[in-house]
Amino acid sequence: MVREIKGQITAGKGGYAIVVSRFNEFITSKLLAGAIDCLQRHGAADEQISVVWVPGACEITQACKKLADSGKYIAVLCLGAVIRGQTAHYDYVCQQVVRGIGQINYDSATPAVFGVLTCETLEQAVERAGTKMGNAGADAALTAMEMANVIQQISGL
Ligand code: INI
Repeated sequence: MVREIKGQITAGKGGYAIVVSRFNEFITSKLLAGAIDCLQRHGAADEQISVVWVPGACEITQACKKLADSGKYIAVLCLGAVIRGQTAHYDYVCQQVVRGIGQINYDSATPAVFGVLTCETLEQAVERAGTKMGNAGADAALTAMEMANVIQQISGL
């Protein structure tokens, strides 16, 4: 008999931390609302959800690492919006946040979910913040619940 682990998408027990950046807040606030709504629809109580605001996407990683290392949360969601401008700044910000969150997933027992929009245009960001293409914050919440559950099952093997 093959043993198969599949994560359940329910909030379960334990805390969820959400790190959200203020830069492009008119987008990131929509991602935050989507993430909280999704967690609550899957059974999370208010007391299970903590929100940490940081200035921009570059600062997400440091807060995420602290939260992941604290052992107080079963998953950390990282929400932000990087939108291309006239300079190469966009590329550096994207590189930093992608690498940083990836590294936390290697180093930590707590899943860190990448819910940072990296968009060429404002329109693309709007489409992913609760309009045509869904809500990337809600998607991050689904991933956080599934990964928290998978990690809990693997830990119990
Ligand atoms: N931060 C973002 O979250 N999104 C962006 O689009 C962005 N751009 O394009 O500049 C951005 N820059 C700020 C950066 O994340 C830091 O907060 C800042 O450099 C201070 O460290």
